Amino acid sequence: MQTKLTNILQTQFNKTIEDCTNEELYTGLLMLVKNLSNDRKPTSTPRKLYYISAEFLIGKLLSNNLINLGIYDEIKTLLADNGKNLSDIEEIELEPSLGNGGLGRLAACFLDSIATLNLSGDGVGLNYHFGLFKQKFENHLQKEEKNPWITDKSWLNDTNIGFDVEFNGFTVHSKLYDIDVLGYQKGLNKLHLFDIDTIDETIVNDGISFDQKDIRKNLTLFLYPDDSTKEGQMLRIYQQYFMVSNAAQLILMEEKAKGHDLHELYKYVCIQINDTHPSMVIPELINRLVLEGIDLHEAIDIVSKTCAYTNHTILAEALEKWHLEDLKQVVPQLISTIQELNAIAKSRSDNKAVQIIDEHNLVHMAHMDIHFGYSINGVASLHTEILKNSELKAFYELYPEKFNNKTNGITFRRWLLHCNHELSQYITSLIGDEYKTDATKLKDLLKFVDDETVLNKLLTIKQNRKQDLCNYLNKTMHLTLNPNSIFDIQIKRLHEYKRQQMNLLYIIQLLQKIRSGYVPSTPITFIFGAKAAPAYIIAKDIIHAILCLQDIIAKDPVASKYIQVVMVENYNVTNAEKLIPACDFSEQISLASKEASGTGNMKFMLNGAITIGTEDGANVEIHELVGDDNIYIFGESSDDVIAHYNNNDYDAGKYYNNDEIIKNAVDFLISEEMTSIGQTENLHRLHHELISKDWFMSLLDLKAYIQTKDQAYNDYEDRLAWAKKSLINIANAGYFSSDRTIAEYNNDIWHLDK
Ligand code: 4GP
Repeated sequence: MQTKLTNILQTQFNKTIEDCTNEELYTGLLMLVKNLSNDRKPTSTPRKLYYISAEFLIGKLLSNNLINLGIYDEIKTLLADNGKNLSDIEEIELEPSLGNGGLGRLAACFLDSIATLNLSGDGVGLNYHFGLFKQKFENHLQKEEKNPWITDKSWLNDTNIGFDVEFNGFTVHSKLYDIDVLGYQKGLNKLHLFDIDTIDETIVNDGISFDQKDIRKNLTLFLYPDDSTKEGQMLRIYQQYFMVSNAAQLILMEEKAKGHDLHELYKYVCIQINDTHPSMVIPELINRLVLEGIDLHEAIDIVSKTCAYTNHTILAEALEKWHLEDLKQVVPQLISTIQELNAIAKSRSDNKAVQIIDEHNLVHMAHMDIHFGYSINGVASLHTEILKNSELKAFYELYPEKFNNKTNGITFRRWLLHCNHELSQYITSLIGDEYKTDATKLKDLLKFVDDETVLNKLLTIKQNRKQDLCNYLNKTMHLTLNPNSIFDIQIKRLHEYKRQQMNLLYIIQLLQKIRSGYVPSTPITFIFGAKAAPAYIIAKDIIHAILCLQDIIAKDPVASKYIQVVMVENYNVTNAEKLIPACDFSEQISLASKEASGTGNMKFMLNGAITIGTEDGANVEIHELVGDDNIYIFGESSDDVIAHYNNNDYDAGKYYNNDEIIKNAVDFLISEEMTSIGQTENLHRLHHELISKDWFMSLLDLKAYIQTKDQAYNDYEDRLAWAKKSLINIANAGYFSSDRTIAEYNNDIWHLDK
């Protein structure tokens, strides 16, 4: 490797490793990885998967690629021998924000595992120039800015592939960029990102706003452009159609090149529709098969045997419904096909709950996926049960054989080997490195559950990661954290159902307790990381309240000795990689039934944090694996919560009025102390929301949360007992490897190697 790298640096810069700047070394390493990828054998299986997704939250790629090529340690040492630090070089890489949260990061983990299992499967998405947005805090408020990431030194490779995509009245010509997806030790696939070269980045003026009308200039500027206006909604339809039309054309081009008979497309191709954003691929592919001379009904049958759909949420707002008229304005060519699909669906069932086009002329994208796909899966076992028994019950009755569960997973390459090198090396020293390709082998760690040397070493490693995080936040955000405090971390998209507001209220009541004389045994640092959707008012109010509280506590001479609140700016994959290994307490406190799975919970567990959470999503499975003693579960069950919604009997006011602690904590939000540094309007709006509506029932479980968390902090004091819980969590995390998840998708849905 040394010769390869030095040759590149010599040719490019006429310099040795020692003389190169970090920028030059980054460029050299990027070229080295690209060269090595070219030498790798691409995957090849009889059937090929196309994973279509609006989001691929890939994170920085350099280290991950070095790991997957098996040269990470060698390169790190080589650089160190020449006075260079790989982590400093990594900082040159810009993180693309091509995703919003869970489903986008999941797609990225899946690509890693698909390649690692040597299965032929490419991702298909869009090349958003400014991603989601970059989050800034100003005056305790979230500000959104564009997040440019494309440079001449990015992982994107130009291709000469492009397609005409037809919209109502005009056509755009696409351009395809590819990113190589390297599996661990073997496997090479592609992430295909489509773009058009007429995009005009200069039309983005203030923050993230731009003229939403000129599609040729704005189509791929942002992921999820503001859809609070009609034009914004239309832009999303344009984006979605652009994505799927390119996908369909790419698939047919590749199939024809292989000489496959399109009448048997389903034998060679499988399309996974990731959430509803790519659903229009169904009518689009049907139309394109018809253009190839295939009869409409046969085309419908072929596509139905090719497409499979994954559902990631039961929240109604996320299950997209487009107005037929709006679709007609953008893609009139799909309308008659969608109407035909609707007619077929009606002929299969007269139940209104399963129709594609409803009485308001809304097209239910998920319904189209379920009728005209051969598989529908939820992402954790509780979630799938809820889909079958309540949210999609009518569909389950119609097509029981299509429903299946695929509990999510995470790639251990990024979320252990890369982000916690010391822990992964230590595990190797204890049980060998088979766990890197067969994660269930982590179970062998259970042999050491009473071994004090091992437990103490785990505590030391955790302490090292906490120190690393302190250094990182000091450098990047000028924050000073106490490495000897408990690190209690809640990082995820900001949404009322994820209930960051409960954590906020816990901290407030603790502050109030400290002010009346209580002294915590160990100081606690509460860390948050979350972006709120730009138009989600209450979510932004919650961020505002957290930022105000952060200030108030920092300025309180007594409380600041015991507690600190830190909200990390611009939460992304890069800082998640620093936060997760440093965590003691993993906050997973969604309203039971609402969190489809969660994947942060798995990353934390793998790095030895203990979960405090509700019996929701994959927490249920974590609970089953580690047992009652090694997780803190509280709150009402999903059945009870669903019953509250059905009976409409949840009354936030009752909880607020009948409990002093809750009332005092909630009222603190509009106290003089808060409003003097924050915005009165925002804080009052949040206060009002909590006591009058509280749609996601944050007060319902607050008392139980406070009690459970107090107990957990107590337990933390017995360090060896805590380390034992930590070890049991790590040992049982193997199930959550995305290699397992992908093997299940392949065995049950894709059959790529058959
Ligand atoms: C997320 C779910 O909220 C999360 O529970 C799940 O782990 C993740 O998908 C991956 O399956 N949903 C979204 C979304 O990100 O936009 O609906």
